[in-house]
Parts: sequence; C-alpha cells; structure tokens
Amino acid sequence: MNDQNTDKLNSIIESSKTVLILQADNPDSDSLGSAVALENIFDKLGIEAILYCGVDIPNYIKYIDGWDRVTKDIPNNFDASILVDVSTMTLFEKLSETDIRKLSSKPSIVIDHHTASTNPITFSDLQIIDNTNASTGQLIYAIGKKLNWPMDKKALELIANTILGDTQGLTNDLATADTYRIMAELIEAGVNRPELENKRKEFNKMTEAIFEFKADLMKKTHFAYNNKISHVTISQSEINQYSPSYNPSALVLPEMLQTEDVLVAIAFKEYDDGRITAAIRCNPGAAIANQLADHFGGGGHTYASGFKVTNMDIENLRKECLDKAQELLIKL
Ligand SMILES: [Mn+2]
Repeated sequence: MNDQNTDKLNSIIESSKTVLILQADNPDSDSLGSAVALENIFDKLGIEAILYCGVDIPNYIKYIDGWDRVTKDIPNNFDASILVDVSTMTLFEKLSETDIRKLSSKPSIVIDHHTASTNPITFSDLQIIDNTNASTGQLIYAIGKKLNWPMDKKALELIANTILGDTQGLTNDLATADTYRIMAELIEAGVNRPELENKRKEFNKMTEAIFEFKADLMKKTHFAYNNKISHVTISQSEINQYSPSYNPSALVLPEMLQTEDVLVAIAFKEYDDGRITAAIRCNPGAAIANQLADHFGGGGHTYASGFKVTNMDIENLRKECLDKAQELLIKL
C-alpha cells in the first residue's frame, strides 16, 4: 500500500457524499465484514454508503450485523464506488451493461488481498491490492489507520471477523505475524474474540435435518488417488432443499480434509441449467487450490478456491478436475 494510492483514495472519498460498496457474486465474511465496516466508518465521516451484492447473502455469514442492508440493485445516484475483496470481472456476472456504464462514469476503487487476476476490473480507477494481508478487512484497517479514519469498537469487531473468517480462526497460512499483531491491537481496543466466536457458532448451529443431510453427504463422498483427493457432488435438489439454510459444501469439506491421507477436498455442485461449481480446499503442504481453480477459469487462494463451468458434463469435469489435481500434487 503506497502513499500515492491512499492519498488518491482519500481524495475520492472526501469529495463523495454517497459511496457504493460492492461485493462480488461470492460474498463471504471478509467481503461482508469489509463492506459493513466501511459503511460504519463512512457514516462517521458524514458519507452515505450503499451496500451492493448481486446475489443473496448466504445464511452462514448472517452473524455479521448489517447483512440485511445489502441490496441487489446498482443505484442511479452515487459519487464513487469501492469493490471489496475482489479484483476480477469474472465474479461480477450479475452486473448489466447499464450497471457497468454507471460504475465506469464515477471513480471506482478496488480494495483486495487476492493475487493479481487475469481478468481485472475494467472500470476501476484505483486498485489497492495487497496479498500480504490475511483479509480485505485487515487491509481496510491499515488504510484506516493511515488516513485516521474513525474506527469504533463495532468497526473493529467487523474487521476482526474478516480476519477470523479468511484465516479460519487464525489457523491457515494467510495468518502471518502481522495478522496476529493486528488481532492483538483489535483485542486491546476492546474486541472480545470469544464473544465473536460464540455469536458465529450460535448462528451456524445445524438443525436435525441438516445434521442428517451432512451424514448423507459424507456417505457419498469419494476418495481417489490413494485417498489424496476427496470429492463429493451435490445435486440441484439438494441445493434447493438445504442451501437456503446451510451451505452444503461447508458441511463436508472440513470433515473431508480431516480424513487420513486427504490433501485436497472438492465439493462439486451440479445445477439443472448446466452450471457446475466447485469449492476446493487443501490441507497444509498441498497448496494447489488456486492453480486447480485457474485451470477451469476460476480463482482464489492457495488453500481455498473455486470455479464455475457451463457446458461441461459432470463425469468429464470430475475426471479432468481429479486428474489435474493429481498432476499438480505430483509437481509439489
Ligand atoms: Mn478475502
């Protein structure tokens, strides 16, 4: 993060009355927490924030207050936009031509911690991208400190949630010494980590039906290549029945990774319209998630990524994906 970028960001924000904050089509606790934290900070600066996401906010992150203020429409009146936790056009499929024209006509800023994309945001004027940050929220915290933004306990809690979300509770390799230092600062400033954890856990409790569905998913999980690659396929009817209350992949991916010999876990979702999505998670020492997703036009981090394809048969896709995963594992 260089001074020139933060100065430019500051001047855009200072000359705005209304700022539109966009999340990509795959909202998570980092994108949502970052968006609501900026809303909170801007409110204190006398700037109105409008929160946008093209898809519904998934239930599992609704422990983050403010999710219900996220709208699916790009408004007509705003002075600037900020895209959080995303730097690729691939994840903005819900934007229409008109939406993109509106966004292009105003200053637009990307704040993200993913590695550079091959399909960058076409309408952004300023990109603050720093992949040394565990979460976009952590980057916002750094920017906020630099620009003396008012960050109250609520904003700091939101920032802590983005870090805990993306680092899976400070357990994956996104959590660096800096991340721990920042968490310590947040805790010193009043953030109560057990309180945040309890709220999230309380919110993510399973119903009995979900508990049984989890058992079904585990029963149909397969293990390939000497159990190094674990995969499960979730059908449209299962998505219809269970997705509104629980993200099916999140039910089994952690269990798959917690199985002996497994290095890579993949959850495919097969939709009736021909779309197939895959969520990829890797165990320590098998950092191939981004490369595997990249092979199918997706993206993400080295240990967690995803992709979406259309016009591909599930059998063929599965085979190609497993073979590619094996190939990448051999190269490690
Ligand atoms: Mn993130």
